[in-house]
Amino acid sequence: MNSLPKNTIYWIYSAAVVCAVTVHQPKAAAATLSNGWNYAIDSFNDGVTGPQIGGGEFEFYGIAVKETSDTAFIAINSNLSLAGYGDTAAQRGNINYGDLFFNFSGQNFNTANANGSLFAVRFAEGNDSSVATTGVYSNVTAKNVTQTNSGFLNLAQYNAIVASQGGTPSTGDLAANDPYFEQTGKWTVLNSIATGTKVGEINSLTPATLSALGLNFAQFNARGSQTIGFSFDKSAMPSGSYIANLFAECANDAIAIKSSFEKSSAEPVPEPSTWLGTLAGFSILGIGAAKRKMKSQIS
Ligand SMILES: [Ca+2]
Ligand SMILES: [Ca+2]
Ligand SMILES: [Ca+2]
Repeated sequence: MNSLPKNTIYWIYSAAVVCAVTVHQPKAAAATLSNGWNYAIDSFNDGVTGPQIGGGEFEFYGIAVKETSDTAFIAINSNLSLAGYGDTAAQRGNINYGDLFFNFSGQNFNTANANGSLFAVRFAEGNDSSVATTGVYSNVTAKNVTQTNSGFLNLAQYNAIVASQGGTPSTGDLAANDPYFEQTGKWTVLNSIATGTKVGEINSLTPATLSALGLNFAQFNARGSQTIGFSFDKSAMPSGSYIANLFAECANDAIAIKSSFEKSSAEPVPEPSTWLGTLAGFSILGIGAAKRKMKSQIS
């Protein structure tokens, strides 16, 4: 523990009330479809709240995604309120949610970040995001805010502390030590938007609206005190597979989901020239069958 930075020691051993809570592990961490929602269930005992590991103010339980032809719906189940956790030592006076990042590139987070190819949603108005308002952003770069929110130096440190106190760290659909995220180094958890271009608004969804949309975290025993939801126009993001992830501003818990968006109905239909280009591509690759099939479709 001597290797921990001073502010981490301060955070871990000060303030929080220790509660005796019995925590049951989720059965599976794999993404699961139910009622049109794709769920990623996190460890129920990897939230760090002062000396308490599991079940405290920072415990994340799950995240779920649903889509229609033109709208994406996101729901988060956790113990952290949208107002954040009051802490006078933290930037803006509270430790809040970081931003929700979407990576369609197939690259790891840092590579996508370096290429400016990340998308992100700022949904917590009181967090430390560098963009002015809530909404959907493209061409995003990410920054670290654990340093200014009494947080962890890196993920390896977080994982070690959770495990040392009997918790089981996970990151939703990813293992806690998945190389998708940088694990070591100094202040390497990139959990907040540094720069981005606003491409859409978000609409808040109440728990009642989410229930009416078929959301049911309780079926996975995910019973955090807060269920936060919002929607946005899918045309603000690409279609295809992505990894989306969310950290607390202190990295006291984190969750990621692997999912995909179907093409938005608002996306333009490809021009004929695009189809001809595709045909030329197939021809060069010698995929005769595909070529003949597509020719017959357009003739
Ligand atoms: Ca958790
Ligand atoms: Ca903050
Ligand atoms: Ca987690």
